[in-house]
Amino acid sequence: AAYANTPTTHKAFPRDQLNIIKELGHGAFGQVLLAEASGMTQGSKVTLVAVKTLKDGAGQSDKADLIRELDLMKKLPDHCNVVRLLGFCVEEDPPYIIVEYQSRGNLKDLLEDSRNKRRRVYGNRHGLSNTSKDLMKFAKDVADGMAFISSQRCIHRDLAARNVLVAEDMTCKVSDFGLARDVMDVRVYERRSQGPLPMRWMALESILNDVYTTESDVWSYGVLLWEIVTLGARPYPAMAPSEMIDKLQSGYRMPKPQHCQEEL
Ligand code: ACK
Repeated sequence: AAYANTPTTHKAFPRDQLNIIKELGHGAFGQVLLAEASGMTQGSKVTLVAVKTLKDGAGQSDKADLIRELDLMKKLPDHCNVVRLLGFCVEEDPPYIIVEYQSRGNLKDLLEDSRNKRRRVYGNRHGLSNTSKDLMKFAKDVADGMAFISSQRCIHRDLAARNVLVAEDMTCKVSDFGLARDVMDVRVYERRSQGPLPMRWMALESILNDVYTTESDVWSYGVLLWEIVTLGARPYPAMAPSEMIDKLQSGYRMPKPQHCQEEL
């Protein structure tokens, strides 16, 4: 089996066994840190992990969002194409979500780097250039991860290459459940004033009616496929969001990229 049902209720982890090394990145209110965890796995002394937490100045609603994300991750059994929850520290602030560290970062940057490499033939961040076989493997990994997520009755709602992380062995893992909600909860959510919506990845019904379903995740997957084939181009290039929405409503869809095989 690609996954095993592991109990996720006993993953509280002692904060003092984490040694923060550096920041991997940050958003408006959250940040991701690289840390060494001691005693996380049996046998090995320290494990490199990523710690998702809040930045100074984050508010109560940001904290509630982070805890919601953790609660959702706790419900998901492990799958090799979904970033795995290793533990959490929530007994005091700031809350920590501890996940597997994916050494190659996000898929969008990795695709872009491989495009620059093709152009310039010399070094990129990862020293890799992707063949079409590699690209198909990325697409398959994300499809497997998303099929699993939907089988667990979860909706991701923010699937995009930037939210897929790549492991050392080049396996793609779906990440960032920041916007994810359980299907059993509300299907329709209030548009939040903070933060722009990921318009270019959103299904028409999500943009127009705030409707999010597994089917709208499939739409986002289609846009992600387009990102893979174009090596990380911005969807609907040269179109403003309002124009994109008008055109989508009259039936427009992005054309097949030049180098994309007919079947794909
Ligand atoms: O491309 P990156 O290095 O990959 O920059 C972003 C940044 O943090 C903000 O999200 C990185 N990141 C997030 N989660 C992880 C993780 N589990 N392993 C490694 N890097 C991560 C992400």
